[in-house]
Amino acid sequence: MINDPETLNLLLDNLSRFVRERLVPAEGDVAEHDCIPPDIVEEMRALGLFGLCIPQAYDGLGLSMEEEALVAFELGKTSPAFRSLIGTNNGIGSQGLILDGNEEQKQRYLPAMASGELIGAFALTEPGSGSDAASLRTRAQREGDSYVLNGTKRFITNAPQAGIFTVMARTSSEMKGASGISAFIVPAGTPGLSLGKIDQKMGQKGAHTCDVIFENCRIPAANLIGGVEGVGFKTAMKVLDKGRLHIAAICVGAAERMLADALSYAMERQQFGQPLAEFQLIQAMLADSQAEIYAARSMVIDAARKRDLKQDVSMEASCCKMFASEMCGRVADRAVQIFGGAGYVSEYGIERFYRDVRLFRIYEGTTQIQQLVIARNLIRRAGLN
Ligand code: COS
Repeated sequence: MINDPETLNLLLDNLSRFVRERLVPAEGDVAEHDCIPPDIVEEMRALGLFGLCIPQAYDGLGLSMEEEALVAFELGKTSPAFRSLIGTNNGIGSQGLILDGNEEQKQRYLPAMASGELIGAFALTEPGSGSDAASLRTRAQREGDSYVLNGTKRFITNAPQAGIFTVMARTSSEMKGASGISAFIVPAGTPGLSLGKIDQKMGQKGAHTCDVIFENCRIPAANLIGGVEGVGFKTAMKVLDKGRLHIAAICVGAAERMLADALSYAMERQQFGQPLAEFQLIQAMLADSQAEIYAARSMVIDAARKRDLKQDVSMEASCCKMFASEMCGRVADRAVQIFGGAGYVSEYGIERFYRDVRLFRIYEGTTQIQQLVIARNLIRRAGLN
């Protein structure tokens, strides 16, 4: 659903120029220093990128899912670290509040997130629970008007920069699994909340993750999202449905960028007296990549439109995340192959993308978890007929 074509086109034009002229030239620097320069962060704020998906009532741009996908196609064309910085505010770091928060909670946090003044992070994963998210062990014990949190969260994106965390924690020891889990807003700086050391990752330098540790961390009971216990796992799953579509769209953008780089290299580089692009074995790799990108792009737009129509897209989001992230991995591999020896050398940049995009097949649910979600939905839908 396109709400306002004129404003959207303006945003897409500005973003596309910003990506080309500001972000792409800074990629090497971000990777080398593991940091996004503050002036670029400021420009991202000015463009409204932190509030893309936050409703207009809370000072965001209120993009529909289809509009968000179009923006993500553009943003995907540069190092994923840039997307990662704004990604949590538009996705997993704010959506828990947007979907299930009460009005007071939304008023309190969303405008500051939309402006980028406040960074949000999503704390689900733990040392002992990754794919099996419902087995998480962080506890939130009710004591009068407070909850006291104890436990450790792992690989939390943007935790070092975050001002607030959406934290999934167990409020009931009797109820095992998903139904004993509740979602909370925990401000950074709350006594008892501390951070581990920043993880050294394979790629995506400039995007930071670390442990978030709760030791008798006391928060007001009013920070329980929506004021309802026991629905935190469902909140997390709904957040991830949207997050998975967003990541799929980013994969499309990243694959388009890698294909464009591989194509221009293949047209320039001469071997056996002609450009690489004249060789049919190279053409096959280019063609396969283009066809797969087109397929993923079409899937993402279709699922986004369905979500805008308020349909349940849990299965479609998993299809998109699985197909687009695996596709992106294949395109990365072919791009490195087309670059040949240069593909293995950092100054050409393609090896950095190869490492960066590897994460897409893992986070916000591995490919294997997407398979599980797709198959379960198929079976459930068949059973309903
Ligand atoms: N939307 C709303 N509710 C959902 C839902 C969704 N997309 N998916 C599941 N639920 C509900 C179920 O309906 C069920 O509710 P009831 O008990 O009322 O029926 C409840 O949540 C538990 O669901 P389920 O039984 O499917 O939970 P499981 O523990 O079997 O597994 C998976 C769910 C494996 C799909 C889930 O744990 C998952 O997505 N894991 C990956 C986590 C992940 O992506 N981590 C990435 C880190 S966060 S960046």
